[in-house]
Amino acid sequence: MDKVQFSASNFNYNSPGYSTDSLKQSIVYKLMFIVGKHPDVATKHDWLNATLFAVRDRIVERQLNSTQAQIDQESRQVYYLSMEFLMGRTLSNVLISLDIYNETAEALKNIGLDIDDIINEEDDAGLGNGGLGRLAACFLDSLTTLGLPGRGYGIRYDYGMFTQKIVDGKQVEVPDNWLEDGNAWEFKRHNLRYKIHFGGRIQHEGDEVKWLDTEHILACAYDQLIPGYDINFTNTLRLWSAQTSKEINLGKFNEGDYLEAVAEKNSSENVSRVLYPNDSTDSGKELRLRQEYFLVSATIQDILRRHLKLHKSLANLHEKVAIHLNDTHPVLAIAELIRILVDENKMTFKAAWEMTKQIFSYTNHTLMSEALETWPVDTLGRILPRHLQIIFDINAVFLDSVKERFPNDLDLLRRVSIIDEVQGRRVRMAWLAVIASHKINGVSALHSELMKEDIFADFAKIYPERFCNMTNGITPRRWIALANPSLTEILDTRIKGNWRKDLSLLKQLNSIKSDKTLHEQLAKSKLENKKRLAQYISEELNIVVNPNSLFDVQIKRIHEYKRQLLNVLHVITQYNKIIANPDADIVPRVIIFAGKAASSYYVAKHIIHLINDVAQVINNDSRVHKKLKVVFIPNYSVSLAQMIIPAADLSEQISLAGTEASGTGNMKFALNGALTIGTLDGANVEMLENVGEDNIFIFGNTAEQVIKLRQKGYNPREFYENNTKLRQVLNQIADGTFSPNEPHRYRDLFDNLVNFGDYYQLLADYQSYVDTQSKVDLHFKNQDNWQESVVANIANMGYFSSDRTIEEYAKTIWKIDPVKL
Ligand code: 26V
Repeated sequence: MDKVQFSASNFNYNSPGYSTDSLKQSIVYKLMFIVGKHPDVATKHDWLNATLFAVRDRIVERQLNSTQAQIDQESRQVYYLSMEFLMGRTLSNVLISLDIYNETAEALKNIGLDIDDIINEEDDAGLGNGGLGRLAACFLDSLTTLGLPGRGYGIRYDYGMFTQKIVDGKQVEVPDNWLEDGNAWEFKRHNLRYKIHFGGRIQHEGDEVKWLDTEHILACAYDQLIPGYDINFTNTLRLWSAQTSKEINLGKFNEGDYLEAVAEKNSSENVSRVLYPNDSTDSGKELRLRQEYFLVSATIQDILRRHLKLHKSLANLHEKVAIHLNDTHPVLAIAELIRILVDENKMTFKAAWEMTKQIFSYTNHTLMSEALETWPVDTLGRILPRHLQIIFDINAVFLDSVKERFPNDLDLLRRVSIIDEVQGRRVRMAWLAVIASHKINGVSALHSELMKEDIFADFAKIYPERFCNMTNGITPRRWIALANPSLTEILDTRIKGNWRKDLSLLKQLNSIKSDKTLHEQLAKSKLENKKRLAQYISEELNIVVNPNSLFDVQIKRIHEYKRQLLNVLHVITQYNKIIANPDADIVPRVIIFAGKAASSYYVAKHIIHLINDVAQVINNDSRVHKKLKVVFIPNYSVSLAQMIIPAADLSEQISLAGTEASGTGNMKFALNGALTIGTLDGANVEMLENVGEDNIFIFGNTAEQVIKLRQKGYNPREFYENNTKLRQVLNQIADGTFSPNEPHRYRDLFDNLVNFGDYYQLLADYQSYVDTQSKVDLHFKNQDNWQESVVANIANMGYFSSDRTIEEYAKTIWKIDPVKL
């Protein structure tokens, strides 16, 4: 029988419309017939789900057409493998993409609902730690908006990044049960399941290798549609959820031991239970390794199934498939691909290896050596014996080639071997990624250079052509259009062309940078955003802040290298200054912090406690009442960032030079008209080049100076002894000024800085930082100058659109072209 061709024309379905009326009809329909609630009794969350279902309907057809176009055109695709996708909220973003925000608002209003209420009802999808995961989310948005064929692959964690509560000034972690009320946006693909094997043993049979006696679980696919902005094109984010293969252990069940039977089911499903907070040093956990393999095995199987369905042969796999590794977390994909090609498809190792090297590329996101993944050979051999063997085979081929090229350098062999024999036989995952990838990139110009000088110096000699830079970017759709409606309105009236799709158009503002009306409009928009944040702070934290103060903001993961503590040193300096000179003409500041500390990271948690203690003292001291406020906003998330960033005047990007790979928050702030105070670190360097030195506040040692200082023997105590103001501040921390009930509470932080080497060189940069903060005040006092700098920032940040970044990846690494629609 001939297959029936279904299309809107010969198959009778009605494409859902985009008018207010049509949306309203759909929402009510979905509420009744999908959610199963009567409008009279529906909760806000029911309405949210109904709205999500209704909106999702409006992109399904695009999805089907996009997929068909890719099949017809046999497009080469990129598969972006990432353990983290920090998507944030979906509904609001989709409404912007489809350009039906106003219609939906109107539809909801007709039903008697407020769109903001419904949007805010959605839980953030917080399946990421920070920058790396959010970058992946911005990339999906750009990839799709550019019409490029690709797919994100990740894990559908039951619990995302923990919810942070602050209790008595201290961080408390609470599970983030984001799926509690369902996830209306996703499609569960009931028939897409793969077996994931663990453990077992290897058996050689002639030339063949068998992996036997394994245990296995199932990976089940959940798809989220990613709509492009202003384009009839979508991509998919496919997330894997673990399911036990035997529903429950029937034997045990029959014996009446129901609990044990279910417990076994639960333990195998643990693989996708929870996101690891990976900014901590507690790496090397076995469950984490299982998670990583779970992701890559399901993904590689899925990619190959799809390829075979389309092309019937694996011979052209490298022509149709590009696989990108977002950091080393999914690096086992390399061994998994080779395993399947060799063991299951009878390809020779040599052929499989040659193909693999053309398929993979890898992004490095940090130079911190503690953060580079390694696994003990024993652990890997126990959980994935066949993969360990393949890694050994890769290593042997690689080391042979190095030996041939550099015959007299035996130490080189030891250094570049995937197996680190010195640190107790461990597998160096980053080495594997470099050896198997045709391109390796850093995430800012500085980082990419340091990568070649530092962690990958040997490899940069062996494979110079592989290393490149792809400076990070952010999506203007979420980070301006969604987060900052009043700025959006200004840009829409001032810019010719759609800046949402071509952010370089913002350059047009340069010709009107002194326009007083523009300045007034920007100031008004900023004030509006600051008022909104002030209201949130007052409602949530009971702290009253004056929106006319300078909003000085540092929001990011709490980490010593990011130096929130340096910011605290400045806060206390400012506090002392106001008390010492009560009548001085001081720019009032509200200093805002937000960020999570990994649960096992003691120092980071202690810093949060200190910030809250300092805030407690300062906010209750009437002497500084109108001039200084300190606020720690709990539970930093994508949605909070969307509210806080547009309200900032000053953006703190003060990591020790050479430690922050890129930063992406820095870009979001500048695009929203905040000025940056920052070190020459990560992408700050390129921001300086773009906005010009008059419009950014750079301070502190350069990466080069940092290294020199360390080499010559940095003695922080000298700074402590020679700088009266600094000494006063540090003594206050040590003597309990901010923790009167427990005077020694912060003695350890003091010691870290003064007596134990101050690894991140806060004291070395302190004076330069404080002086530069004074320049900020001076600049802020002259609002004309300040607004001119604001314009310069917005106008010249177009380069940092993730559209530009993705275009570069597509051209130089992935070699993919837009799908013709
Ligand atoms: C992990 C760890 C774990 C051990 C302790 C030290 C440490 C430090 C950092 C990390 C995070 C590693 C990966 C990561 O999230 N990198 C971030 O990637 C962003 C996107 O490229 C980039 O903007 C950030 O600068 C970079 O920190």
